[in-house]
Amino acid sequence: MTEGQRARLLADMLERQSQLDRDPHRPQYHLLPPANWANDPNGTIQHGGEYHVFYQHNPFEPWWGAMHWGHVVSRDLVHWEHLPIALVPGPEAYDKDGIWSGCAVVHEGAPSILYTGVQPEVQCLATSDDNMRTWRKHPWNPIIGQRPPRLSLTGFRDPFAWREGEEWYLVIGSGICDVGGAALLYRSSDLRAWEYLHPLHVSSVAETGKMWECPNFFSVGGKHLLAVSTLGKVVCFLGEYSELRFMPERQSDMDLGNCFYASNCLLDDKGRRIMWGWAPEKYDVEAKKASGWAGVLTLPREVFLHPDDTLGIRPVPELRVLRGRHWHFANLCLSGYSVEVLPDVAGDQLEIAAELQADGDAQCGLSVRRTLPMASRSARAGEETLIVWNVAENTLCVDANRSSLDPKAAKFVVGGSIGAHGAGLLQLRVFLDRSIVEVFANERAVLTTRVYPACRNSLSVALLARGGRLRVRALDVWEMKSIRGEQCL
Ligand code: DQQ
Repeated sequence: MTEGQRARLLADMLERQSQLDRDPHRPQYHLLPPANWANDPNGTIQHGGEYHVFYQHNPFEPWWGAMHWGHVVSRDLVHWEHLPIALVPGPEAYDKDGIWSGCAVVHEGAPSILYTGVQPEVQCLATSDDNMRTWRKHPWNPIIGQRPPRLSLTGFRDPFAWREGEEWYLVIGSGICDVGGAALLYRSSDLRAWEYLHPLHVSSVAETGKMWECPNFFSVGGKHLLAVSTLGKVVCFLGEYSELRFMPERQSDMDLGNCFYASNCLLDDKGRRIMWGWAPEKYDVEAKKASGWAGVLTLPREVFLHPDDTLGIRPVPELRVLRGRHWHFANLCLSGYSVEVLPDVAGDQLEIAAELQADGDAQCGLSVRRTLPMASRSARAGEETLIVWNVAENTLCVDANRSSLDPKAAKFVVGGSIGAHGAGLLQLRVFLDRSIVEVFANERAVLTTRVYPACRNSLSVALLARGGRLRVRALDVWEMKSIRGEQCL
């Protein structure tokens, strides 16, 4: 595809964007392509004062197919400019069936992408000499064409590289047949010639499946973190790394929801480790195709280590520039089984920050995207998405069983442990952006999911208590602006 064709393809998609935005489920302040399909974030990097995010993209259809790398750039992590497609499959055989996931690094001043070419799965290099606007595939491709000898592997893809001393290191997502998921470690001095070292980590099929996709490996605080995508979620191992050996100490899920996959991350000039994931649709696949778009990236979230060596996660503060109209409440109390609708608050693009205090028996939280007025619970006429904190069990869940009257929207309850850190206190940050919901708890856990309310008036927010006592010390709600139409550069 010539540069002119890429520019026209982008212009055509951008022209369709405002029409696609009429879809009430299309997120307005999250990253997604102007039209058609997106999955994994790829090659996230900060370079020359700009943040770049690439992503798996089918620019022709709203479903997964011949993968390209879409490309956006930002100066503030909030407003993104769409650039023409960075990498197109073929014409060479090594990537003619798809440019799959990978990473971006800068080697001796040259921005470089490492990606998986298909089929079969081989690792390839592309470089840019015009500030990451266009990319040239390296003549040595595939730079890793053979799998390590004597290993029977389930797959071989999604390179993630980092600099250590004078060398480059790389992990490739894989699995050892009849054993389990694996991340394979390589070394190079020039990004072109790679030497296989050993598996950085291997787990069992029973624990984390047969194949690990999209490994990320980086230092956080004094520890190292290996994140791998498998069985529909991102699993992370936190541990010690020395002399090219990783010793995991703790395993957890990076996200408690059902819509965070194929993470990718960067280290920025403020020393922050910022991560994105792919939030897939939870809507009937065939019906979704008709909408002309599918797939969205999560908000950028910072991964850090708390002083007690546990993992922290929070949305980047830059997102505050999107805050608009504001409502503030303080010192509200609920007890028994009660629901308090927040007067006047309404929206499908909101940020909610709440400081909750509850006693041991309580299950409490928020009802969002709630139909107003809500008919009686038995008359299935209303919609609501519940964000529920179980104080005694230290769990947080989203109940999407009544999120939509549309039978094509999935029904589920997702969640998990948020740890016993707050002792009856919960700081919640909830981001609603039409069909995507991201809930951050105590800067220690996050839950991402998708909901598709069918009623136009499912916009209100309520506080919930189910037994026990809930005190809301403070609750702030902001309307969140759309990032469409604004260019960052
Ligand atoms: N998506 C890519 C692969 C990766 C998978 C293909 C994870 O490289 O393993 O679109 O979602």
